[in-house]
Amino acid sequence: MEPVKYELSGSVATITLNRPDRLNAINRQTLAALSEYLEQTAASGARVLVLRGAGRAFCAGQDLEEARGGELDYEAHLESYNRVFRQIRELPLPVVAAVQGVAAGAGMSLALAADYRLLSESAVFITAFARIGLAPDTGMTYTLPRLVGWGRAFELLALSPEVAAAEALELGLANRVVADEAFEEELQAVAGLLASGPTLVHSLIKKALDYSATHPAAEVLAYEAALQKLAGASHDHREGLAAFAEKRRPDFKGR
Ligand code: LHQ
Repeated sequence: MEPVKYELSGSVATITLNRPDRLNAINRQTLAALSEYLEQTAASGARVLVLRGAGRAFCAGQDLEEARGGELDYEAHLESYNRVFRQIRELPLPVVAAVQGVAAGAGMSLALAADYRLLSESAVFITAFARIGLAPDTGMTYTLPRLVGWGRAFELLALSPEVAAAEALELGLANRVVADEAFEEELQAVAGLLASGPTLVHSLIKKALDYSATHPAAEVLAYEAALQKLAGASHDHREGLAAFAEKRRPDFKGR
């Protein structure tokens, strides 16, 4: 069975972690396939990417059987995880993590690397690293405190509680929580809405937020101005202005 599946339907790409009997735990093959499909997504005409898991979980993090084998050089192995984190952040289109069931360890890190998290009521986040005597990785110390604040981040990392969907929403770890039965419909709706938006602008929003996370205000302002120059010269801006004047919905073309 392929460890990861890829599908492009119209302008919606979907990457599915596909080791359901291991709760989609990530091994070397998964990481290589994930990275390849992220590259493929970047080169495709996709305007939104959905990242999800097959079966009852989103992803249980690193495959602990592989880790127990004792052959993993953790620092080198993390370079493969980090590559995937960077690819998600640098993908010039919105990434939606569709989280059903558990997202633990590096699986939670991947969900947090995404731009939008849609959770089903059955979703559970577990940082998990400390439970097995590991430090957080795959970007979680970048994303988590920015989403929930420093104090909460420490608590979630150090005590590693199970965070159910409703609490995840309250903490800022989820954009929306929907009933399990309504999940597919809501996912299609969110993906469709993002895919019909101004994709270039979505990519600039990602860049601007990442930049603002690590730069002082004066530099952020200059960066915003540089990005606005790009947006201002785009088809989608011209279309947005025309649609406003003509009192109709804009027909954005994206990248
Ligand atoms: C698994 C896994 C799994 C393999 C469930 N591996 N089989 C680490 C190391 C190196 C470098 C890079 O970075 C990292 C980062 C990390 O990701 S560290 C965190 C790793 N993940 C975890 O510690 C989570 C481990 N899993 C669990 O704690 C539980 O399975 C959770 C809470 C996720 C789900 O519990 P349940 O719903 O009760 O399911 P289960 O435990 O019965 O799991 C179902 C099957 O999946 C089971 O196999 P079996 O043959 O008994 O049916 C598990 O062994 C397998 N599985 N996670 N990470």
